[in-house]
Amino acid sequence: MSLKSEVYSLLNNAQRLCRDCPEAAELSESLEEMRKRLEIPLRVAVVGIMKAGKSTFMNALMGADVLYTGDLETTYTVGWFQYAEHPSITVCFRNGEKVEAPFEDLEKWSVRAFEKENPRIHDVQYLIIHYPSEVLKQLEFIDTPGLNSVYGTDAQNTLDFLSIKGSEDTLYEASMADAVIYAFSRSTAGFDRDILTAFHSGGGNMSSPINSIGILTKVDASGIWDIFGEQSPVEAAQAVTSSIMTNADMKNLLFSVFPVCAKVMEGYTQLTAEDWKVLRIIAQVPPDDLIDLLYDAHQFAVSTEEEFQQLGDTDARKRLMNLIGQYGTLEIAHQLRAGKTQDQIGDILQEKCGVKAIREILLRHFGNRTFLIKSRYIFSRIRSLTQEIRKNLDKSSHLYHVCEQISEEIEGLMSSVQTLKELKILQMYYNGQIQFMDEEEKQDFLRVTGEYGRSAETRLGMPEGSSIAAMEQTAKEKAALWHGKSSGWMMPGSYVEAAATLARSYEQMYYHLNALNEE
Ligand SMILES: Nc1nc2c(ncn2[C@@H]2O[C@H](COP(=O)(O)OP(=O)(O)OP(=O)(O)O)[C@@H](O)[C@H]2O)c(=O)[nH]1
Ligand SMILES: [Mg+2]
Repeated sequence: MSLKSEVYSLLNNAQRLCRDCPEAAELSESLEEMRKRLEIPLRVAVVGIMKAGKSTFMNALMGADVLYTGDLETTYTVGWFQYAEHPSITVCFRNGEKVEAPFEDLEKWSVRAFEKENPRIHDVQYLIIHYPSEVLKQLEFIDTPGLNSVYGTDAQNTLDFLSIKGSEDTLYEASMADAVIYAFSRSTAGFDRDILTAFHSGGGNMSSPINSIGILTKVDASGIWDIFGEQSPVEAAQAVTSSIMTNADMKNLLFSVFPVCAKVMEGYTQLTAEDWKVLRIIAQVPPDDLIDLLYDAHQFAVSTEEEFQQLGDTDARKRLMNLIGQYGTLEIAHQLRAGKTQDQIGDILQEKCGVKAIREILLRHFGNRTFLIKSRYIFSRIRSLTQEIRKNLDKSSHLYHVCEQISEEIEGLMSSVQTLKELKILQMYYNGQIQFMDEEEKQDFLRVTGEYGRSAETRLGMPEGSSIAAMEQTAKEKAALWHGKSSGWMMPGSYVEAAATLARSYEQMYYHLNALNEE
């Protein structure tokens, strides 16, 4: 049976047990909520301290300028993005009331500066923002107010929404998010590790490299990038992000950290015809001279000297610095010189600013495992719910038995379903507990556990459209190969467990393909 059918049958059985027990009404309701949650796209929350660049990043990810960002545009309410053909917002109040509002009112309901004009902003629990961005068809995003060491109401909004009440309480136990992106930047006093560990410790280790990544924001403006150097900001920041990931704690918490320069991407979407005209003039300046002119961003924006004036007036230059900064201006000028069109430049910037890589990672690392991540959440949630209920009950009560039966079923399921075993070794691998002998082994492991997709071809590392017979043969060979590896008696236990799990996964694929071949 597939994981999907196993999980649904677990929920069905559990609900059936509840039906015969009047005291289990609340438990039954929670189970129903979990079932609904399985059927919607994965929800990814972006969290981090104030001004880390969360909203800017989210705009860049969606390729639009939706959320208000900036030094005064402090996000006050949680914004939950869902796909829709036409933009609109739903304001969800703490008292349960839901009100539809025009999309133009987004600022009024999300930005702190509007609290005087719109005092009801304090009663908002979260906003649902319906928006026609392709990426939302697969993943939903949640923008959150910044978390600071001194929690204000806006930070509390994030904590409430994600159900973290203080660092000991749980995140994923009742969280609205399935996966998390931690945003941190050098300029916002470094990486707030306390927040990360609070998330990590919440809900029985639910935040892990399987469902969390980090982004290092503002790499064009944090002293990482050298305008005279050969590298782009994202390239220059690779060294910083790799060194962050050598830290053992980080390996336990995050899949990886990716540098991003979201502001340039966000700014690009706002460039007007007039801005492009100025950029075309700027592109005519020889590259080395342009670097000299851009070296001091403030001077570039305000200078009235001839060499600056001939590029455009101060308003036009100020606008460019505000929208795309030094790096954006330099890169766009470079691409215009190479004869690229505005649209082509947009694609190039997606790549250069690190946004494309992150979007791909989100779809690959999170998107491909949506059901698995959700199931993992559900198991942990049901486990803790039933434990909690049992704590205060007499052992002879009906509800006690219901809870006991449900948790037994979960334990059984977790030790028998192959995908869950794969998940367990994946977790061990990301925690640094499993070392493979070489790159080839590592790639076999990542492929078959679905890192690159769940089609049979991808899991076997074969070209799309390979014949079933060829795949059957490969699966058989790999099963034998890994079976051999699993009996390496001198290898560490964790390696042996991983090898045995892999052998089993290949074996299952083999049987499956074999059956198809015989049809
Ligand atoms: N240079 C540069 N500035 C950035 C970048 N990303 C964000 N910023 C700036 O950092 C400031 C904060 O950005 P926001 O996206 O509003 O940050 P936030 O994390 O949403 O902030 P809060 O909602 O207040 O917690 C703004 O002035 C952005 O323009 C970037 O990639 N490069
Ligand atoms: Mg924000």
